[in-house]
Amino acid sequence: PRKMISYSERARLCSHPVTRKLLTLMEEKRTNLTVSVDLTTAAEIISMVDKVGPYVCMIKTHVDIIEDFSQDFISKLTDLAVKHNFIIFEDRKFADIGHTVMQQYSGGMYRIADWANITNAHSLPGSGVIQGLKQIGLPKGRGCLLIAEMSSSGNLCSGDYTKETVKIAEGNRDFVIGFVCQSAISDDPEFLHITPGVQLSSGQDQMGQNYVTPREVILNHKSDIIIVGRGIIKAEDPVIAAKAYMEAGYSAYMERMS
Ligand code: 5IU
Repeated sequence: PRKMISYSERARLCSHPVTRKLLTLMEEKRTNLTVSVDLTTAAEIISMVDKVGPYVCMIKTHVDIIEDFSQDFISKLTDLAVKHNFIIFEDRKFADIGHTVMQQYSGGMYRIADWANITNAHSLPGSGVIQGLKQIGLPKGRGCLLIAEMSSSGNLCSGDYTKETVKIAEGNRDFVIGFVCQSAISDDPEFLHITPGVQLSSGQDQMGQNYVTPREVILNHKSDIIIVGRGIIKAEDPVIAAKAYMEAGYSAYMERMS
């Protein structure tokens, strides 16, 4: 199990600039909440991000679901990241050979590497996927999360797959800053553990998504950061919901520290 050291102490141990910045602002803003803003127009996303920005350490995007993606959207999003002090995580889940993901990460219409502080990748293709992403991301100071476990029922990311994923991360510490996972899978304080599938009451959606509570994720599964989508963005009042998740996540962290 992971050592009980604070986010800010870990920030000092970390060499990657994105991890340092993220852990530092988490302690400053007293939040381990990432909101997954899975909305489909630029205006809706920008409005939601401006509302929940004060309560998050990170905003997670899926830019390929936006109907009217533009560079103007990106400049508004990056302005909000400065205004509210959060990290931008594009949940692209790269999963191809190195040569292909290099092009997908740097080019196309989204140019993800130009604005996303963090992106993520499946370990399925082997370390080549990281070699490719790294060529683009390292010079820009970006970080990558490897998907070691998933929240959906019947997913295949378990056992040896998860263990091999940790090994790929350990071999690429200059670029891989942690994992998307369901519980802590490494003792290394430099690796972040980030967990989706979170709502205030546990349960499932209609398509196999499984939910656990913020307290369960942070206190029992020893993860560092909760990712919440519909629990906040579909709430009657997203600001009230964001505050509730922030409070639940951070108080679980304080409890784990004590
Ligand atoms: N997401 C998961 N589970 C995973 C991974 C990513 O739910 O294992 I890797 C994404 C999908 C969605 C968000 O963008 O996290 C969760 O949204 P809801 O809180 O609305 O279920």
